[in-house]
Amino acid sequence: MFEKIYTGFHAATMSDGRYGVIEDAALAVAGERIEWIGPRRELPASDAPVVDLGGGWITPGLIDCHTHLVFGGDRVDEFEQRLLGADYAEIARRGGGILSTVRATRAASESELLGSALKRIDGLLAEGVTTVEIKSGYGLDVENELKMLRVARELERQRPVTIRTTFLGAHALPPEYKDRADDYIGLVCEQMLPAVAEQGLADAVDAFCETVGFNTAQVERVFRKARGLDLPVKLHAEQLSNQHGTELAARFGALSADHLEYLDEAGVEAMAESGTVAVLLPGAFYILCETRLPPMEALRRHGVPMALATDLNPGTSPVNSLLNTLNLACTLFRMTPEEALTGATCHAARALGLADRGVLAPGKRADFVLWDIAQPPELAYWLGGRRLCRKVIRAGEEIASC
Ligand code: DI6
Ligand code: FE
Repeated sequence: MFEKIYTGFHAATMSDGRYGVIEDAALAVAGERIEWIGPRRELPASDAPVVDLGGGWITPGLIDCHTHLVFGGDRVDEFEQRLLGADYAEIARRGGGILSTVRATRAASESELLGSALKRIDGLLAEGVTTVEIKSGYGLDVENELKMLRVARELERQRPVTIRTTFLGAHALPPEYKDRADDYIGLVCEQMLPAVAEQGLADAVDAFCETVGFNTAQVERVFRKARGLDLPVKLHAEQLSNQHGTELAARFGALSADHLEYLDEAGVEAMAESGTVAVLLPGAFYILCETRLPPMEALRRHGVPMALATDLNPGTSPVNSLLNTLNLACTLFRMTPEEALTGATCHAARALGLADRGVLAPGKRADFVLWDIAQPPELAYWLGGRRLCRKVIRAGEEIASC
């Protein structure tokens, strides 16, 4: 039984990794779900009220599947220092970088963190994002990691958005554990992870596998514990060097491996075999002025699904726009606009383990966006300054007219 019917638009359904265009489409909703979508002339007869959207295109609600959007302070100074010649790893070794955000995040109250995170999430919502993943990783002790995750969960209560939280305790070594990385991993596994799981604060577990982060043996300990607690894993892998973290992630059936600039063919093959999604983060590549591209051709050849996300964080990606990220993915990583849009819908959903969204099809959540565009690639074409999002419908309810 249809409850409401929408007409007056073209649809890019994003099914099967393609635009999946339906011109002059109709979409019928029942409750939170899509009941029917297809060409308007084929719409089954129904008494349900009809809403004419008045032109434009609809797509699934956008999904930002990798962010660090809860944090204290900012890193404007570091941005300047890097442009004066310092590099990211060197700043990190001097106690800046992630650790300066750790100091600011520990010092911030829960309501201060919430206030700054709301501004950032509002920036995403205004451009048609309906699902956002948020990582911890700037607390690095039990109390502050839990605090970050509580703030992330609170965002879902205060805004019309689905939040997926990821525990990233193994992000950096806190100063009180200097030169004792294995002991810190002990704390992550024995205290943080059990507390996070018990309080239901995380939907997944992540780690930073890098020379300035943790090695594969340490990540493996975290993954073992996470899987033992029934939490899926994902990994920041091969961002600045090839540590072969991706193969480890694949062995643990990771939902995604993220960044991947230094990924090699063996890593790509491992991902293809385990069905792990490649989450590409062109914002960080851009801000760090990197030159090494992820192995796009190998990822395509092996059919690894490529998702896209902002990596919104104060250090390497102060990128508060998923639409601009589509453009960066096209210009910097040579993704096609179709691949980019698939990456921020269909494949992003998979990177979060969410089978109920990311495409417009019967049975999926009725999360969709009406865009003021003449054709789908336009979403990746403009860089800033345009209000493309006209309306957002989430779980069958209109939540915004932009
Ligand atoms: N890689 C990233 O891009 C973020 N974390 C990570 O492991 C950066 C976090 C930061 O610099 O604050
Ligand atoms: Fe990240």
